[in-house]
Amino acid sequence: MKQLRNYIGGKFSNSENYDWIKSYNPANGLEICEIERSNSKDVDNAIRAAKEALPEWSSKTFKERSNWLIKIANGLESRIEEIANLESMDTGKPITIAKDVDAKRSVLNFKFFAGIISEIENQVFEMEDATNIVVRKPVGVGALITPWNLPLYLLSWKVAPAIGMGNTVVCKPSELTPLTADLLMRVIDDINLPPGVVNLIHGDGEIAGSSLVSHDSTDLVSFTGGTLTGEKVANSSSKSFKKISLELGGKNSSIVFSDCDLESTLEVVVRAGFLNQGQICLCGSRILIEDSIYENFRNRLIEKVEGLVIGDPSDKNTEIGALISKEHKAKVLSYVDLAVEEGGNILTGLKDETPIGFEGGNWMKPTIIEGLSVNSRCSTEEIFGPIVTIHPFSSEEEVISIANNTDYGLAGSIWSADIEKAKRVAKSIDSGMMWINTWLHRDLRVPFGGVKKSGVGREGGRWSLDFFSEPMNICIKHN
Ligand code: TXE
Repeated sequence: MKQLRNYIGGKFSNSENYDWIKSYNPANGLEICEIERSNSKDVDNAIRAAKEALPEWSSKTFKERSNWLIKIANGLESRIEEIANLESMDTGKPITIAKDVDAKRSVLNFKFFAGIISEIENQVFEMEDATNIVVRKPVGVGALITPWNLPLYLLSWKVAPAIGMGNTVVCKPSELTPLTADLLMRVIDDINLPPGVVNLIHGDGEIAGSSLVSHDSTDLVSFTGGTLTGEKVANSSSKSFKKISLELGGKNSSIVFSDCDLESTLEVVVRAGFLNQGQICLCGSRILIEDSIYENFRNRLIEKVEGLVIGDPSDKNTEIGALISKEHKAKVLSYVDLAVEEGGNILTGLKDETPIGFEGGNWMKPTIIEGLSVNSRCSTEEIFGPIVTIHPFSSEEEVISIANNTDYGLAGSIWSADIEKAKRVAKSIDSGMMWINTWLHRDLRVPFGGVKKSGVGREGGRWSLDFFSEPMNICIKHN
């Protein structure tokens, strides 16, 4: 059985723990590999390596560090097929998504940050009798914790700006999806990035993750994951006043007005609901439909969702793959039971849709539920699976109040020909990001993050540069 080791100080090394966690293919339930179950001593070792590498790495110029990011991007790009295959096998997602989203965008993240880092200049503020120069200094040692839904994409989104700004890091990928994090370490090792700049600890959240975020010597924490875990991370890292960024869950609305372009809206609203089996924090899992087109839209939606191709993730025609784990599938299915208790009507889905040859996997049919109160748990809590709830609305005021009726505030989409109306509604929603007549249309320069229980802080573009650095003002008095 393949065993994945930690990467500390430029070497693949065994954990002090001599214990392993098994990792499974979600599509067929077969074991893929084992990873180290790291303990607090391993975390100490990784943080020590990161600390030792910090002085030299932080003294390099932005241009020098940008060149290293380009080398990493090139290393990943030469393995794009391998990344897509590993990601699809590890997560159960369709290969086309693994290639077009995960693999390509991971390369792009390194290239993008290489570009904007190489353009950084100190800001200068002149006074009559003095000059202020604002320089950006690294924060120090960063703890980067990532989830299982977009493993390499989210890791690259953190590693690139973190080391680009001169920090050194310890990464802790999800124990459910370790394969592409290991590949990134192999790329980093191949290009001879100075030892200790990027370190990686495998293991579970309760031991490896929590030791990392609570460690006295980590200066910043960037976490993407569930809201409950985010709460724990915030508590344990706050004791030593670490800089912290939390990207947490979402319960996003797709708001469909009667003047939308029906065909393109249907296509993208279905994608927003079910991409990656609904396991993306940006998914639109509540579809709010203006009452005058409700019946027609609902019927067309059912038709489209029933036409989604479920099957072998390695087949390029597959649109819906497997859920990440048995435990997660059980959690998602428990919301279907809850929906029935709450008075919901299952319009389609639920039936087991296990493809032949994948009997050990975690399969579930895309599900649409109607008839639920907008206050019900199913329509306000994050389910993070292939389930959408649909609700009619009759006015702008009503749809704004439904969209805001959740503890989350991450994203959403609005579908209408009236752009002024759509902008008005977008601004009234408590959310970090809204799309109009599109969804998941990402520009890496814009801020990414949410409000309420969706998180704290922003990353993306210059917001990542701000988070992964400390501004320092040097004031020089003129003679
Ligand atoms: O993620 P966790 P889980 C949501 C989704 C899902 C729920 C739980 O609703 O059902 O979260 O998913 C590490 N200290 N999202 O349990 O626990 C863990 O090892 C430090 C939304 O799989 O949040 C992993 O590396 N770290 C989300 C990472 O945290 C800890 C994507 C995320 O795991 C830790 C995934 C601790 N105490 C799930 N406990 C999104 N925002 O996209 C765990 N970890």
